[in-house]
Amino acid sequence: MIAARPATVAVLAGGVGAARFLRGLLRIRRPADVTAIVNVGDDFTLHGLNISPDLDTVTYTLAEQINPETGWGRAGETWRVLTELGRLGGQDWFKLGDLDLALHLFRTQRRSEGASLSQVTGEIAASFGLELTLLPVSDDPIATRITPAEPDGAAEIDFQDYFVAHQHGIAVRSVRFAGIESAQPAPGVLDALSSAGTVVVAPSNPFVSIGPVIDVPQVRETLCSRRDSVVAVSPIVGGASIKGPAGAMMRELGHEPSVAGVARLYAAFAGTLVIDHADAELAPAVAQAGMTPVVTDTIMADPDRAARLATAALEAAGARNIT
Ligand code: FO1
Repeated sequence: MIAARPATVAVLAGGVGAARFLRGLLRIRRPADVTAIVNVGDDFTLHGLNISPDLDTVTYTLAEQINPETGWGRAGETWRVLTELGRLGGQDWFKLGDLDLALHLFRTQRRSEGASLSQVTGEIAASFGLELTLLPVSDDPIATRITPAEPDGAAEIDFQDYFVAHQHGIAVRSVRFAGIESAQPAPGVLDALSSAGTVVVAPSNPFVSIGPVIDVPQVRETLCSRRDSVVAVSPIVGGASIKGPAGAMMRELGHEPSVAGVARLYAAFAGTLVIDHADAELAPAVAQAGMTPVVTDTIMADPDRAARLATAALEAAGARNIT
């Protein structure tokens, strides 16, 4: 008799795409069965505050508090502090609203009292009534650094300088994750990755969202050891990213901006790739790269469609159906 695989799911997550996927997943799985392991390479300090954009995007989305227009920040936000900062000549390029600022103040204060990022993340998630397990991939600092392609010999810049200040409009020569070699997985990360019935790689940027998660020592090995029950959802549809610079970055970093290119990046640690109907003709190329292709609707236009995508992803990985 084949033992039923546990209903638990661990999701490797970046920002907006992952948050929408998780919202769908939580319609079909109990929160107690879901662990989100979130990128911290985008984290940075501004105005002396610890900001964790991907953790916050996931938190606000799952709490139905996300700004629906931007996909980041709070719904119903006000901007009095930022406006005053601008008047003072302070830094107002990164749009921190008043409600959002309260969260960064809380996180920074708790960190200064000695709480780890994972502890504060749990406290914030609980304050929003979230019942899933939300974990930063590491409590240690990991900083995504971008080297622009132009001009030749350009100096490395911070991720948010690339993403927000330059609106990811500059070509990328290379990406690295400062601090990752010595970063330890946060408490609970390796347990979740090894015990989950299914691991899902959310439809997030392979380089700057999934990269800083998968490259934490021991995370990749843990996934490789169970790759047949690791399923990835392609962030690339029809040769481009749904949102953000993933497609352009693939091209700039020398990879084919297609589901086949994604399969080549993920094949070592994930057995299945969920791709959109728009890419059905590339299914053989995905198989050629070593991943089992599963074709479905991957556009998460609303939470119901995200739930259908989550169902398809779990079924693709052979998970037992729980509703
Ligand atoms: N993205 C922007 O494009 N412009 C912003 O001003 C901005 C502010 C911001 C504030 C809080 C937060 O949690 C996220 C914010 N983001 C902003 C999004 C964020 O920088 C990126 O989406 C992620 O880092 C990439 O996943």
